[in-house]
Amino acid sequence: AYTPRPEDKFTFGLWTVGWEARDPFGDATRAPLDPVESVHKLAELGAYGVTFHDDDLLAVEKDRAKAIERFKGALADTGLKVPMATTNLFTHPVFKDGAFTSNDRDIRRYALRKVIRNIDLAAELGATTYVCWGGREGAESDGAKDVRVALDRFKESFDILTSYVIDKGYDLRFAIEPKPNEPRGDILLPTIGHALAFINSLEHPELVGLNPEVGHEQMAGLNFVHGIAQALWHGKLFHIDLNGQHGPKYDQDLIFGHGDLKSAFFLVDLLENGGYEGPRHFDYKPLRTDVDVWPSAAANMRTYLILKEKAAAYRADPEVAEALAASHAPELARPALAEGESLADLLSEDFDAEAAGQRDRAYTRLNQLAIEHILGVR
Ligand code: GLT
Ligand code: MN
Ligand code: MN
Ligand code: MN
Repeated sequence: AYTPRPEDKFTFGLWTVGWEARDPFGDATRAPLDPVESVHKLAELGAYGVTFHDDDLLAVEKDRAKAIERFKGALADTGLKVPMATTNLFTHPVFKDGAFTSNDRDIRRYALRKVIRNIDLAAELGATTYVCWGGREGAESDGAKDVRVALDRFKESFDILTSYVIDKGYDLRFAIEPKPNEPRGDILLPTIGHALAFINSLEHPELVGLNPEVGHEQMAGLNFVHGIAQALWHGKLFHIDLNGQHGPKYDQDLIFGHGDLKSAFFLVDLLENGGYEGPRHFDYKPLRTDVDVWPSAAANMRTYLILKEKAAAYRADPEVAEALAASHAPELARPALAEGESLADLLSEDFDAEAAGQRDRAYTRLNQLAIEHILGVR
């Protein structure tokens, strides 16, 4: 039951299993992985697809044309899909002060060319989502940049890119990935909420949505499940980065479920029942202490499938239904003004606030039931 199949739509970034485990304090502990090997290995493990940055394809073969040829060959051999692609606008020193929001116009123009070149490849490979993580768009000093002008340039970039995709007739939408900090002291569009507001000011808002990452919202102390629910409510959950994080500290990129497990449980419940149809994309880092990265890749998928089963059992549990009813949960779906009712009806209504203030909610029971389902004792 916990064996992943392509129907489960699990996908991985080449940069996840391919992470050589270089960190700010230490050298790589693993050799570069050949993308061809990653594709074969992920397919064997039951994944549906693979995603990549332009530069990830060059991990071992430095000639771009040859690297693409080899990658396409591996996709054809395995049947693995490419639902999403993205651009590396953060590793090279040229992007140290940002890409779309670098002060230097020529750097911004170079960044746009780099993105457009990979968009062409993404479209050719059948990707329908193009992720934009602006890790270097930001500052360490509030005096360094006029954020309002930086947002003008950020908007300009999305307007150029969406127009390009429309002109080309590509079936491709953009997904902004928010992050509060790291590598910049403060990153622009730091949370789901900031990004949602920004999208409304774009020329083609319908082509731009979100790729929220579990750990990034949790780094900001925010509730990821609530953030995803709001993104779904706006019709903006285009893609998702699943991983694990222990609260506000450096970006841990743990295996899915290896951080806040209860949040992961309710997240799976929401994704499975909230109308999200996209890939279940893992953006994690195998521990720096691991030599073999494949058990960790498998662990992401297995944990998701276990939580999916547990969430279904939680939903089907009559005691959960009872606790929800005792909490008046179904009543939340009833509008304050029903069909035929007027504001006058509402304004003239008698109400005993003292009595209503004494009404109970069964939230403690509900929470304990969730814990017991997660712990496997129900
Ligand atoms: C980078 C970042 C991730 C983003 C990737 C997409 S790259 O590893 O930490 O969160 O999703 O650019
Ligand atoms: Mn991360
Ligand atoms: Mn990351
Ligand atoms: Mn990510």
